Amino acid sequence: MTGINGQVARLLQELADLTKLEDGSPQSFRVRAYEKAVGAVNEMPADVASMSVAELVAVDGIGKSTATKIREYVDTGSIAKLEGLRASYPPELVELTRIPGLGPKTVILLRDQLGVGSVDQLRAAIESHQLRDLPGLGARSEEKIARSIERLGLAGKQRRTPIIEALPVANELVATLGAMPQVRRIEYCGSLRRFRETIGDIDILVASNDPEPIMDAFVSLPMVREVLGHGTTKSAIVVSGGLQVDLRVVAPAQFGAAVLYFTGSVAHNVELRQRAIDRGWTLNEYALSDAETEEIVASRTEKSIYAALDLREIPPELREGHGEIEAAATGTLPRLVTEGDIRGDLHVHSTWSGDGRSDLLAMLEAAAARGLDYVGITEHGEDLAINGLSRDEVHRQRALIDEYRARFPDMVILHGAELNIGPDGGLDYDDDFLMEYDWCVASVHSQFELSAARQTERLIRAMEHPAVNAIGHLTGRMIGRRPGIDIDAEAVFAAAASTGTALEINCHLDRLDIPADLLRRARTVERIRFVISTDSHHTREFGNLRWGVRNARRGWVEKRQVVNTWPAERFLKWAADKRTR
Ligand code: DGT
Ligand code: CA
Ligand code: CA
Ligand code: ZN
Repeated sequence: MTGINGQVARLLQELADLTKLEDGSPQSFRVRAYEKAVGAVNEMPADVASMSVAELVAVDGIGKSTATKIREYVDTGSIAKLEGLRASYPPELVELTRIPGLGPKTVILLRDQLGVGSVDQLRAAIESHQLRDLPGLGARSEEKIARSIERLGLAGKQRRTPIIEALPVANELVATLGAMPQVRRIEYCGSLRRFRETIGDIDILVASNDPEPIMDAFVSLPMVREVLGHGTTKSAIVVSGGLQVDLRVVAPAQFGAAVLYFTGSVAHNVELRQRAIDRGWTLNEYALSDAETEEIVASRTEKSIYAALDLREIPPELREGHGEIEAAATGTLPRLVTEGDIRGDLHVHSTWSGDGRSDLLAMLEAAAARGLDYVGITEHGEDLAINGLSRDEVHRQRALIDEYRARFPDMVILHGAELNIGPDGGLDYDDDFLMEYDWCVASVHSQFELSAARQTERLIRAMEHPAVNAIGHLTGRMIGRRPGIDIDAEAVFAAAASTGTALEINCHLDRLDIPADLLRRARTVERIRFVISTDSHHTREFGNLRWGVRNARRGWVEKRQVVNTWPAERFLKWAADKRTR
């Protein structure tokens, strides 16, 4: 989302996150009030800027205190309460709450008892065994926390931000600055444009002949927490959460060369530059030009530069120096899947699941509105506490879906389930019951700590079940928060191919699971199949499809390998085949 509502929603989320620390609880009354308000603002059609406090309070989910703060932000550009919280809880401290096992109470305890204010300080405290004597902790939690830090890659100098946090910031900046009359073109570049799952910093590039007002506006935006540099063509800021944003302005004629350079990666750039040198040219952020005459060969668009170097245009997601330049030179780039190729969504929840947010009919209508040819309704299986469906509920939902089918003549509705893979690969319900479904996803929702051998075994056993069509969110990781399960990936891929089980590419921006580096290995396995599914719990989440597709592209996944790009007939036959073979 962009515009003022997007800004307000992000600030309210930040208020919620910092209030967790202030209240020492992720569930306090105030935290829940802010989080409810985030949802309300996200769903509000009207601009919050045009609403009075009374009108805001009238919105379901917004209370008096939150309404006042929204108004304060609209009128003054900041919220005093938030500024105070930011001063008390710096980003390095907030980052600690991402580590599994470290709730807000513990983080404050570490700060107050041990003076720990960052991941590095926490590691030092762990090394000198200072955690084990604190109330509520112990040797075991000390080890567990140490392992989490290691596996999440939080150690070391450079802090990286999960893409789900960086992307809204970049979108907001592009929308705000892009509205200025001096801005001719604007694009975010760097790792974000390449769709890496974590972002070091955001790189924004503008084409303009009048850079100064753009720079002035940039360094005085409300989201700015610190100005690192303020020049005429290059500035840098730090925004809430400690994320750095670099802004560069170039002349419109140089925009293509600059976007290419700042999109990177460094490895891709180095290889491209070598290709230019081989032709007697130079390539830099301004242009591709003749090394001797300095005459410009190409600079306006990325495509023209690739073309001059005898290359097909390489999608940003592939620009990592993984052989994409050679593939572009020889015409062997993968035929990457696109969002428009997707014809079905095979992982969808409704309020029948405990964690579903939109009712079944609303979800079906939203799926139909997106023009899907087929959709799989996959509520949680009974083994998932609270959220799962009993057998009776499954039968009642099946009857309801039978009734609904007539309303959606252009969309095939599959009645499915998201089953839970037990520690030994067992599934919910029983075999006969499972064979009544049209489609089943099976996912790991528990026991994330088992050994690689046991995780691999349980996944393979689940895939061997004839009712299981796909494995949901393969590793279970939450980017920057929860490491994925350990698996023998090659064994899992081989079993997926031989059993005719698709591997889901889950579209949630905080999951992007299967991770792209694993996808690049999986895609080379013969007869491997993928399914790109949103795992929607709310009508709004169908829009996440684009993230799953971009992640698949980053993994070099081709359209032909993705079963939900297939026409309904072929897809349905493939899905039914596993049950009968
Ligand atoms: P990040 O920020 O760590 O997530 O990753 P990037 O790729 O966004 O890296 P960043 O922000 O340091 O630089 C943006 C792009 O600028 C990078 O992808 C390629 C280009 N670039 C930066 N430094 C160099 C360099 O030393 N040589 C070349 N050829 N390109 C560079
Ligand atoms: Ca960057
Ligand atoms: Ca940068
Ligand atoms: Zn699900």
